[in-house]
Amino acid sequence: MTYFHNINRIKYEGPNSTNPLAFKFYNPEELVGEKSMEEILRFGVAYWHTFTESLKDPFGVGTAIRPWDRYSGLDLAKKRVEAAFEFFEKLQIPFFCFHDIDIAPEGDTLKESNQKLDVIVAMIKDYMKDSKTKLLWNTVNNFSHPRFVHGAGSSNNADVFAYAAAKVKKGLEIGKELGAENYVFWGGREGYETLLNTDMKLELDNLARFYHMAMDYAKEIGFTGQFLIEPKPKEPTSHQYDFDVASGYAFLQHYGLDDFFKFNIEANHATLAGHTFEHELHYARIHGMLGSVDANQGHPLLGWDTDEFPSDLYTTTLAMYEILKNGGLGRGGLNFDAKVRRGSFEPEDLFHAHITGMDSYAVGLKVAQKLIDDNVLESVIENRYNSFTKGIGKKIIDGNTDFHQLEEHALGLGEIENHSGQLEQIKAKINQYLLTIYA
Ligand code: XUL
Ligand code: CO
Repeated sequence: MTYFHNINRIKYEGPNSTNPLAFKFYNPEELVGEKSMEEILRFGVAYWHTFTESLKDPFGVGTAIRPWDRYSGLDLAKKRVEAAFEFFEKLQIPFFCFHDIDIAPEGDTLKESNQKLDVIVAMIKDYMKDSKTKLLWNTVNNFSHPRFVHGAGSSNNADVFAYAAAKVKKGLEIGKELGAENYVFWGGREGYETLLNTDMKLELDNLARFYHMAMDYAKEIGFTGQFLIEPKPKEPTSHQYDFDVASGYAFLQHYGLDDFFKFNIEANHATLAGHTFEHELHYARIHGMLGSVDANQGHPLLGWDTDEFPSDLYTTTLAMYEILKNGGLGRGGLNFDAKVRRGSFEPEDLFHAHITGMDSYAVGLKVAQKLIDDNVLESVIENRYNSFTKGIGKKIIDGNTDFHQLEEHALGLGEIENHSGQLEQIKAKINQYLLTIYA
């Protein structure tokens, strides 16, 4: 059975193509530096937004027209798998990602839920045999069901802690079974509403216990995927524990988890935290903690997680700059944790959305590589900090000075001379690179 009848395999047709169902910039085989676009970008489809999402919002029901939606229960889950692999094949996308409840409906008991998962996981495994699409990461949804009302690993209720642990245990087994490259923890409700009823210390300690046990279990069963924490500052809780990379890193270090985990950084979560996307990528990179990316974008006028498909070339350029400076994403990838708008409810829109995201990152990659090749930003930065390459600056860097000597140096100074940060000039340069990359 096919679901996207009038759509053929999406091909690269170049920047001048007028075919909306073609890549204009993403050419999987094209080399950028030493690797192909496909190898560097490692795109992934988010199962939840593409195959499970109904496009409902707080004010209205779902609008999505999906050819598989006339089915229900386990049948629906099976049709979604068929549709998913047709979609992956037509898009030639190398990866996908899912939560447990995206792929299979929950049963009345944990045991029943696991049985349903087993059926669908076996089916996915079968489809993966004939597909080039691999599992970038899986995770479990420990936030939607009412039992998680007070959290999961940070819940006040030990039974909920145990239930959440059992779901992650199953998630790791599934990850191993399907050869997942990573396993993601997004702390949906790992946070709190108010300190008036919260023991924050106990919740944080428990969350760390939870992650340690997950780590132990992964080792026990020989699951070798990379563990990733996905920070988000708020929504659904008002104070999320993994607020951003910096606070997440402090948490991991404090509890001795930093050797085992890296971060899955989502663009829209970065902006919700009051950061730029590139800030989060950069912070993770300079600490050796950049693991993977949830590629989406927020709406500049809305203060919540709108999960739009990425189309802002300035942001994709600066993101790819960080990723290239990181030496790539290793086992990570660019997962489109993004959904089509409620008004884009036709099945074909799913293709247009992914084409837009993939093309936008392809452009960002090419511009970023050229900025690096031409040493554009590095030369500005090198020049800006050159006071630390000689004299008293070099002594500071080498640890060869103290407050006595620094005071002596300061007393001997006349008027201190500073230089322009050249921001406008740098922005003009980036615009020039963006506008001439395909000239
Ligand atoms: C929620 C979010 C999640 C995680 C996986 O904002 O980003 O979909 O990516 O649980
Ligand atoms: Co995400």
